[in-house]
Amino acid sequence: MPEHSVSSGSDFTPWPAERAALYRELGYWQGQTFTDWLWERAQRYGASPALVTAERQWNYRDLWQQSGERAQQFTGLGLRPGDAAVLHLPNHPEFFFNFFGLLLAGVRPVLALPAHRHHEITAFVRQTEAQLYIGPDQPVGRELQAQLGNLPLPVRTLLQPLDLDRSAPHRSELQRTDLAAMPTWPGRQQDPDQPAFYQLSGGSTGTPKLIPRTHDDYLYSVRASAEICALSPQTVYLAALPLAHNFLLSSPGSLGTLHVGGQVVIAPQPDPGTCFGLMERYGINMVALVPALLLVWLEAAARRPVPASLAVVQVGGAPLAPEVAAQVPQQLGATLQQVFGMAEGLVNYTRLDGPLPLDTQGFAISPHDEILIVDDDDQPVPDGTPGHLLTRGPYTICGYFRADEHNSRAFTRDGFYRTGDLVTRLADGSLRVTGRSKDQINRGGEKIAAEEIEHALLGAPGVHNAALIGRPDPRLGERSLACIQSADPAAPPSPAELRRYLLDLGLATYKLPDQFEFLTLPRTAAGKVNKRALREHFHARPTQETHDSQ
Ligand code: OOB
Repeated sequence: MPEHSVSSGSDFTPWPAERAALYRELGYWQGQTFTDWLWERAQRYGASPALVTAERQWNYRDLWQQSGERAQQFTGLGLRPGDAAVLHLPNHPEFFFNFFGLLLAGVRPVLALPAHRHHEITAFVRQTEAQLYIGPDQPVGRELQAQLGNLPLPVRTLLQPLDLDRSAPHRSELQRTDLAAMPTWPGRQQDPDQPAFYQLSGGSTGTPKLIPRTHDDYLYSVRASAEICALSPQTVYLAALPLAHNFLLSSPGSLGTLHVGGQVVIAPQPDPGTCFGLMERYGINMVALVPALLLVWLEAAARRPVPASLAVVQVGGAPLAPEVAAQVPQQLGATLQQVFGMAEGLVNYTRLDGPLPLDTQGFAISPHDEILIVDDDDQPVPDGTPGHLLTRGPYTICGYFRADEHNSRAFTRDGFYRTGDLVTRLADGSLRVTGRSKDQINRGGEKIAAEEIEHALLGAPGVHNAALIGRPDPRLGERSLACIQSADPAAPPSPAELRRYLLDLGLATYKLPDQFEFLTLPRTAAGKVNKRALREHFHARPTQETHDSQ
């Protein structure tokens, strides 16, 4: 397949001066770095539990201490403020120690998902010219270490042991940080209106896009989300989905919980067996799920009651069917909150004191989130009519990292981000997601950029052309179908060969097509592959061949 080209353009597109001044004046942007934010948390909530696992817990002081130790490690490795480091850790306290450690050292983490593999990680390293890869000292991390070591890239690798719960001494008990004096971490000197870290875009194009999020914009979304979701020091938040994802990090997520002095309980796996046990033990009162996981939890709850402590179940990341939404209060004994957000910024919440949100995805965080709903010609549509959602505001980026050409399409001239979502504004002013215009498959909340997989398939032996489309699936919402036009119709490659080919490229397994069909691809009048015709053709047809890539 084609190499990921090193993208070009500016690292960061700042907000126009006028809007930046307004956000400061309104107190949205407070000029605080993550280092100062974490320090404040440690001082304010010192001995309260911050992170909890089945084995142990760490208070706010421990969190500061552990993060500081990692920061020293990174600085010792020669990392400098402004460098990038790919952070690839699963749900484990080490995620936070390394994330904050990088921020304290002034290094910008690239928040890779645990499911990412060689293909994605290499692309992030290349794009950001990352100096460091931090992975788990487990087969996944060791394999990446070997792969990255073979590349002509100056990236170093650091594998963090994840058995600290059992074997390592409690380091912060050995040497306590003096909380009266704030060490001068490089992260303190950074400009709060510059990028703190990079989130990843689900995207629809070939190269994964990086999203620079600033201290100012992200901390605003964290504070405002914590308030909207009524978090308090009594909040016990279960992190079951990947910690690095924007939903789990800041909507209000673990950062929202840490902001107010609550506890983040880290589940290594999202299954009901693991999570219901943690809920019983720690009195968990809030959790964030994707619809596919909610279905699994609802089934489990029919057999094993959910502890009464559970008060709020957030569901987001993919469309939630109203029939499923309706079951939440009864089956899980909790208030349902729908969350419609994106790593690029904008996040919407249904209100906790409102009616049961069956078919609405709520209201934007900020009074200064500007929402435009437009037709194909960028003309506003009346309320109640579906249209393309465009947005700009105090925590929505103005451009992707080094992607000028893509930015000229993804943003309007006025700086509105084209979300690729189709929405309707309802009578109460809330938004309902009605569909999608971007060429992406949302497989149970995991986003697949069609073009990325099509490019990959074009390199496979025997493939003349390829198109990836989504098909409705009762559990995942959508599954992926690869439509293949083979070079020799009499001898097409087998699905097993194609899967093997993609796996060998090092693609995350959730991106492997669930099904393959072999046919002559229909064309539009302009000669492009007619995906609409493909979708219509396969929509009603039963599944031929299924492959569960999970
Ligand atoms: C979240 O972030 P991403 O960046 O993984 O994906 C964003 C996209 C949205 O543009 C939309 O297409 C889809 O995911 N989406 C939803 C949805 N929430 C996200 N589609 C329908 N209903 C919803 N409730 O997925 C994300 C980020 C922060 C908070 C929550 C989700």
